[in-house]
Amino acid sequence: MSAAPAVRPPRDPDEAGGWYWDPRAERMSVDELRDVQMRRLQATLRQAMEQVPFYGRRFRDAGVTAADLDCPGAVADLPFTVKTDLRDNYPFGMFAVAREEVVRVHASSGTTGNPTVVGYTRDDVHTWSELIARTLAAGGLGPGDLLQNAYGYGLFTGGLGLHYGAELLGCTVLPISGGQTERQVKLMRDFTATGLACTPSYALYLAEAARDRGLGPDDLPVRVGYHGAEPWSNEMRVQIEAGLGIDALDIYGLSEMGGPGVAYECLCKCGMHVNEDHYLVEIVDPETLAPLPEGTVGELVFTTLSRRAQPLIRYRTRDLCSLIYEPCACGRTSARMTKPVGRSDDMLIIRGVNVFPSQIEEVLMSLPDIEPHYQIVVDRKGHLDVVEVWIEVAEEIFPETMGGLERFERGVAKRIYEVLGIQVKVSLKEPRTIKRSEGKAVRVIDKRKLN
Ligand code: DLL
Repeated sequence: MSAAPAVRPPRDPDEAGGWYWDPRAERMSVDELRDVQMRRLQATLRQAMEQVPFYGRRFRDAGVTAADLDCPGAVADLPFTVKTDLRDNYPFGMFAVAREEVVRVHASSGTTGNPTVVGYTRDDVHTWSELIARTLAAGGLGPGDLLQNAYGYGLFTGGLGLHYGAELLGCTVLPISGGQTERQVKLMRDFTATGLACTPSYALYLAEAARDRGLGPDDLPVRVGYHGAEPWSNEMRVQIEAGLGIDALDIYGLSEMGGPGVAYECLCKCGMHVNEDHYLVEIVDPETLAPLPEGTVGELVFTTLSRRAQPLIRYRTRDLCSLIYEPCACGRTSARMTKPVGRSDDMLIIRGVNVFPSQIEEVLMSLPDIEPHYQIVVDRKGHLDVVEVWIEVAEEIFPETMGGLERFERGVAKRIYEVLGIQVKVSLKEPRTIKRSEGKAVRVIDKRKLN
């Protein structure tokens, strides 16, 4: 692992991408990167096969022998790993090391059944911190900056993940966790926080809370926000940036891969750089599981390349996006992933038309006067899916007359139909009645699942 650079490399004014944490690793040539990947992949596959009984069996059943592992191009022939594999081996059956070597466990909160458990050795925690340091440095944070970390602390990987990375980078961390919104706004100003880490929906809530206290973007010290853990549109980015006066950057990760730190945006904001030296990335067709050509939207699949406690081979994320291999203006050489449009399991099928909540969000946020807080309620009448979209408008323009209200609702529904081809009922709610999120926003209430 690379040591902390003594001094941050100076920012090159011609490079829009800002700072680096580990310029050698982040800008290595593609040939060198493939070399690193190959070495790490071989070690990972061997370790998984020999140390994790689940993979020993899986590989044997698939006819994969130790000799096959020396040809990593063959990763596309290896079996996939899915969430239920982790659940079936609950709690520690996927570990490749003795439990005593695991210094940390996190778990994702499954609503049903066993949670998915993730383990880290001491080296894993260090690598994770390095990847978060890259993430934060790419947005221009460095020693001397103060990061307000409003991701939840606890079993969720957001809080502690960002925390350790920010400390390694040399930032001062305010481990405030999610919630206590009043206090967040106060401490942000009193402590002069220059970085903010939280979900995009919570960033919007914080902007609203600041506005309520008469604080505009110029009154807030934050320069850059690191937002992820849920899908969000570029239209939402515009709202967050305007509300808080920041550069709002997208960061991506999932518990199974260790948490945040899998991919991150630089200040060019044109896709998230995948930490390819630590994660081998593929895009496959979610139906046929065949690899898809560059630029095609499909399901993201990752293989860990450096995780000691819990290597995962070809893990199906269910997240849908595409990969960009063109070089980025920031000088980083890694592939970039586009904003995930959603998860294949979140896709709504409305009278035969496939639609993701994020596409509805895009339409809403492109219309004037709509507040960035919404909820989608899906129900089934007979054999038909019916969708209601709850929205809010600013208090000043909340229509006073019944006629005005209905006209507004019809106008929004018409726009959604024009763009997405789905018929929805739009309901305008009283200002501030849609529940604000302090962590991951629940955008869809699916009554079909409750019936
Ligand atoms: O959400 C890890 C994380 C923490 C990422 C903080 C970023 C910041 P999980 O709770 O396991 O882990 O949820 C992972 O969240 O498969 C995606 O569906 C979704 N997700 C995460 N980041 C993004 C993003 C954390 N930037 C699941 N855009 C993933 C869209 C995201 N969806």
